[in-house]
Amino acid sequence: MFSRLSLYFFFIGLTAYCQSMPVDSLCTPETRNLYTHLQQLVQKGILFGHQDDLAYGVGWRGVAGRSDVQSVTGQYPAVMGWDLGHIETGKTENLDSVPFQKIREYIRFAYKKGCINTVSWHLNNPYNGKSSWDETPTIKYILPGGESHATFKSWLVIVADFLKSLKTENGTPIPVIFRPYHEHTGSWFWWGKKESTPEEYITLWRFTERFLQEQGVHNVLYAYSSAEFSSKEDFLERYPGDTYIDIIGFDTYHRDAPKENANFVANTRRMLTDLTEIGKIHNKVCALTETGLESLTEKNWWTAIVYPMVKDYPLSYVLVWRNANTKHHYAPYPGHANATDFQTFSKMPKVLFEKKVAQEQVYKSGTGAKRK
Ligand code: BMA
Repeated sequence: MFSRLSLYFFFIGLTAYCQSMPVDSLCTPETRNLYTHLQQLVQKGILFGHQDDLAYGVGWRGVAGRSDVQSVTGQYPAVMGWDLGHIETGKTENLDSVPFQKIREYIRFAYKKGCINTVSWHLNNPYNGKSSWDETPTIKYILPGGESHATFKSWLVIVADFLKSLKTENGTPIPVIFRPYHEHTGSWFWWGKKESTPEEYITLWRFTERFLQEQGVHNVLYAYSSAEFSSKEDFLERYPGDTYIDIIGFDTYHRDAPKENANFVANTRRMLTDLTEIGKIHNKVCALTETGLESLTEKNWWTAIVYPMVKDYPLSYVLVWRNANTKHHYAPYPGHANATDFQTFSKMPKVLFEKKVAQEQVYKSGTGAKRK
């Protein structure tokens, strides 16, 4: 007969077995722990994320420790997004004027708080030097054998060096979720749907990942993040494969409120249903990698629209875009008509901001982390 204890250990073992490991088999322990926690945290709720949270907000820039989210709710977001666009040009500031040296510090600040960092990359076009938003079909020129391959590789070296430079004072590499070549089901970036074939896009991803690993980058979880998609097939058309991807997600924005409120919710839920099914089959963490309602013109957007829309899905995180100015922001700032609703949202049991994620000690192994 099995004792209760042996059954207990059997189930613990089974749970550990069902956890998937990051695709980089050489990843650092902290990266592996983060991935395990992301898989488990889905049971507790959804992490809230904000792009460029510490870098600037509405009416301020570069004030140490300041954050619009923290000013309104008393807590930093659980997830913070950063962008490496323009690092490839050798500039010291990214495409939204945030110095890379500062991004390094913000990532370390978030890590020390127990929060999670995600990094996107609006890279210029390596073939013609134009911006990410250039629609010239380009991938063929930057893959091995292409005339801009050497340029592209030199850009990847710069990104690898940046990712490797993310460390604590003690030299521990800080894990980040890396989310390059995003919104590829749309056709506004040079790596988009009309600008490349599925084979080119997949080859680009695989090349990038192998190259970064060869450069010694082992502090990264890889996120495949589309724009809106029409079906599971559409979402998976350019999927690099289970051995290349840790996290799957998509970006979708709420536009034309209030006219489009119901459509936004229905369309997002349709995609979340597909994403969840894909996540289960492929054993991947799911996230709403970018969303938002520009300027938050709906007073109860968080509690009446976002929360009901996402609460039934096993989503890891929902990240809203940046707070650039009074016309272009996605989180409220003090005095904003939407601030009270955001405070209510931040206290909801299934929503996780800084304090709840910190309790989880996501960079420690399961046994070391405090459980509720
Ligand atoms: C877009 C806008 C732009 C910005 C870009 C990259 O959605 O916010 O102003 O430059 O993202 O962050």
